[in-house]
Amino acid sequence: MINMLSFVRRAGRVRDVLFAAALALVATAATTRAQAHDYTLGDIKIAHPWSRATPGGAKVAGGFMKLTNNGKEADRLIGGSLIVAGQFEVHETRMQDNVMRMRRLEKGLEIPAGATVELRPGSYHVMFIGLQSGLKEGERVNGTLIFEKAGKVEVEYKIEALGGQPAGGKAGTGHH
Ligand SMILES: [Cu+2]
Repeated sequence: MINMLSFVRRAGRVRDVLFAAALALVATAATTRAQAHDYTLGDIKIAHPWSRATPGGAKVAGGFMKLTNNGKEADRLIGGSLIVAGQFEVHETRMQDNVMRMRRLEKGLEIPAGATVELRPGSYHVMFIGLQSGLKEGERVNGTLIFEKAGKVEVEYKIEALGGQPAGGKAGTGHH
């Protein structure tokens, strides 16, 4: 009986080790893919879509990336999705009466011909609204982006650390 019990314990440990090894392999694969985290859709190049880990219970999060238009005509980012968000909006943040405010860009965000537009904290961004689950650092969450001319593309948003890449360090302090 005692021998059987110790065998089961040992087998359990072996299984745990195998499981850890499998996890390590998955992590390695994810790291390799992260190096080529950009997408091309017609004339539009989408570099490194990312978001930030959400503090407990947060229902909204911003999404960021660099958009380059290699075409001869302007295009617009008009929408998209994140699988865990109920709504997706294109936003801009600007100073108004010494306060950082954001507003929805009803007509989307223009990407002029030959230009790169950066969506980053404190500036243009996309907004994930009605999050059904928190975003955790290291995750990659599926979603889409929709352009007026180029159409729709599936992307993965890489979730970076809470407070990752702050907006110049002064955003939202409210100091006058
Ligand atoms: Cu916003």
